[in-house]
Amino acid sequence: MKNREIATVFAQMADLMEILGENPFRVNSYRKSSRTLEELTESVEELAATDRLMEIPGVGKGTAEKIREYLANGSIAAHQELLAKVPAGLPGLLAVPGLGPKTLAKLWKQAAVTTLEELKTALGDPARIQAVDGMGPKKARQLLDSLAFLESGTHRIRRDQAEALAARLMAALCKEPSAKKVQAAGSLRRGKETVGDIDLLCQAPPSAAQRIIADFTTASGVLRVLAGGDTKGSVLLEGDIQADLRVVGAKGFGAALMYFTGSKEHNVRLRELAVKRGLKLNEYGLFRGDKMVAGADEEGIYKSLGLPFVPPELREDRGELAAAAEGKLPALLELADIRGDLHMHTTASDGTNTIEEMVAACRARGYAYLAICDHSKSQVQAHGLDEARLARHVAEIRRVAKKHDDILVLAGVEVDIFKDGSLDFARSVLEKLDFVTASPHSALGQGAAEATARLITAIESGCVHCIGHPSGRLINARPGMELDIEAIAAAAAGHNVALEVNADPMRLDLRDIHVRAAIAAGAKIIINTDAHRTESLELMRYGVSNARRGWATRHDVINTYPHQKLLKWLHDRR
Ligand code: DGT
Ligand code: CA
Ligand code: CA
Ligand code: ZN
Repeated sequence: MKNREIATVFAQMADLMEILGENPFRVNSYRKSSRTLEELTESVEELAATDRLMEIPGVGKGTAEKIREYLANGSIAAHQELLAKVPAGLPGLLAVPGLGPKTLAKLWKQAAVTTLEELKTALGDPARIQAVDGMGPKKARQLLDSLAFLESGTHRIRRDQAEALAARLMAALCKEPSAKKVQAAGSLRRGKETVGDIDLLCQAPPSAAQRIIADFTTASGVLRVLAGGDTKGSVLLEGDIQADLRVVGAKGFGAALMYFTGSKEHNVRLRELAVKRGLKLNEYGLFRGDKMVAGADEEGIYKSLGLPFVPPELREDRGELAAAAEGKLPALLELADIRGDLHMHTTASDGTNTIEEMVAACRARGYAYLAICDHSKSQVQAHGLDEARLARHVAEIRRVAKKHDDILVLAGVEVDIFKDGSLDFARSVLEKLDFVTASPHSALGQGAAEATARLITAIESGCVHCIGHPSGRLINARPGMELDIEAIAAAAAGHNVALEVNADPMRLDLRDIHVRAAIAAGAKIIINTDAHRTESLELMRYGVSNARRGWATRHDVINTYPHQKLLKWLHDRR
């Protein structure tokens, strides 16, 4: 429902009218409508469709009209007119705690403040502050503190959450026909597990730039406009995440994309390389003197620096440029290399779909195999299987498996690893299964030494094929166990046990740098979704990009193996 979106627009209209010194009665009426919409439980779409908008308390004819206008056009003309009357960056300044529309209006009119930067400068200049009605050193100090708080208060959101927010903005920009390309840059493009802010780039002719910036600053999900210019804009999104957009022409698009993809450290190294070749690299292009050598695409820039294209996931200044210079960049794993998923749940434990449904969904993805791995008995809250139920479940999996000759259905289990490394099922039980993943689910506060010993004990048991979500972390929610990844990977390599990259964007466990360490120690990995419903099989791509950030090639990943090779691996390690 669009209630909140419209409430946000009304609130901003009230702020703008107050800044512009309009009738306080009208200001209040917009503010009231905004609050009413915010608290309304029925959707405005529904109310509009049944012609009941005026039944909303405080909503009169004019307001109802504007709601209908928003539902029809996605914007309100009166709102756009108000926005046009103030500098683009001004409304965004209201994000500074303690800075209301009245004070802001004075700072704008009496001290020419229109951006965060100017606000900061003005607040630090006693002479300018003196000139503003009602402002004194104390108020200036408070606002400077708020600004510092705002700037330090950076929090990072999960990559999947950032992706969803970015997708909405990108869809808004794509509507503009002269937008030739709309692309994510920054940490989002590099596939980092969390994102500090969203960076977007749009390729378009300069004549369209302002329209595109306007589409961006008025897109759905935008709470406030932080800055708006001729070629760039910044907004604050729901969830207090910032998004930055640059509009760039075709000639320098690659250079801008490279610059804003980062990482900053990778860029620093690249610029050093350029200097060594007598070139200059910046966000506009690669130059020899005044002459542009490359800039339209990233490939051309890397090439002019004597390098192959470096995939964004590797651009972290972790040795990728040295490897590139020596022609030793890994041929990174691709999503298309994945031939199966070896960790998923069904209604037998805490999943929502049946064995048949999971198999059908895996076939639809074109997989050659899958393993059903439901929980073991100590996972009581997840309805974990005891020996008797497991035996019946395995019989059922095998019955379903027989019906399909185009996909291999393995009967597996996700057996709990207790805190001392022992397993929730006896060897005699585990030996009857085709595939065993062993995972830690409890006592995740263990120290590194204990946790490492715990996992190594499980690896050495000779009963398991894979260690599931080895650290047990949940991004932004639970740190999980600290692991000595070298020691664990060495044990895994020695016993031919794989380590899981759990693809759930809440987990991404092993994390990127641990994937790299595990591979370097000779361990194999398996990328699994741990799907609890058919839709979650889709999360595989997050696991793949996380593994790419760990320099994984398809040779490092067991579930890229063709069916026969997988069977051989399963067999060899028993
Ligand atoms: P984040 O947002 O914290 O998840 O990480 P990034 O990498 O997206 O960082 P962000 O948004 O501050 O900047 C996006 C890219 O822009 C960054 O990866 C490289 C480039 N960039 C930004 N500021 C600078 C800078 O001061 N120097 C250089 N060389 N590059 C910068
Ligand atoms: Ca960023
Ligand atoms: Ca940024
Ligand atoms: Zn699990």
